[in-house]
Amino acid sequence: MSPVKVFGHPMSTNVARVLLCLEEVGAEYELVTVDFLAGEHSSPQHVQRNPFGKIPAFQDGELVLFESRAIAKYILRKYRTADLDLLAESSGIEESAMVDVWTEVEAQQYYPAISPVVFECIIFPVMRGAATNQIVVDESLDRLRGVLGVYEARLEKSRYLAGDSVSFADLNHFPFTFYFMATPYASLFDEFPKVKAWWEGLMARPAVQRVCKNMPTEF
Ligand code: GSH
Repeated sequence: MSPVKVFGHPMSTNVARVLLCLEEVGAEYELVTVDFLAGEHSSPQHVQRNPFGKIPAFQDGELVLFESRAIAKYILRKYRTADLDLLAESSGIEESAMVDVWTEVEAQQYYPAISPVVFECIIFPVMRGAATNQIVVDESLDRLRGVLGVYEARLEKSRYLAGDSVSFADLNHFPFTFYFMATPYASLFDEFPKVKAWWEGLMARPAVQRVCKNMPTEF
């Protein structure tokens, strides 16, 4: 059977989310490079895979998916085993609901707070040669500090966000946190010792190490 395909670039945050899930479950996959720095994501060929002209896209036989969080869940369901169920769907509806809650928290609270800092400090300067908008950065850091306070309280009660086992809810935080740590504001995490330890634990995972070796840390 031919391996599943990821269309994208390993430097991309949203591609990295998908690659991390594939690495965590040990799936065989092919990364088909779509060089977004060269504009290949806007080609008619890629727009057939992702109608919004974004990376990643994903293919498993006849099935073509886009939206990294949805692709990630498909992967975790497809390769789920009794010992490896990162959506906690076989543990019961309460356990899987906690994964859902903290997965939504990433999308609705964490991402909107952290991503502007990554965009302003790294992505816009590198991709567009744009200057950093410090007002946006400062407002986002304030917002992120508030979000991290909630995470600190949560991680005082459980080892991981959704409970005592690692889940997709945790892994989902990897891409933007990874690049945030390359901005001048990484020390914000020092104010939140439980969050810092949680992040360091994620970074120590072999699958995370395999994905981030293709992601730059200096810009
Ligand atoms: N919500 C989408 C997902 O999670 O897959 C976002 C996809 C996205 O914005 N991808 C970026 C992209 O394609 C790369 S990380 N950027 C190129 C552009 O917007 O022109």
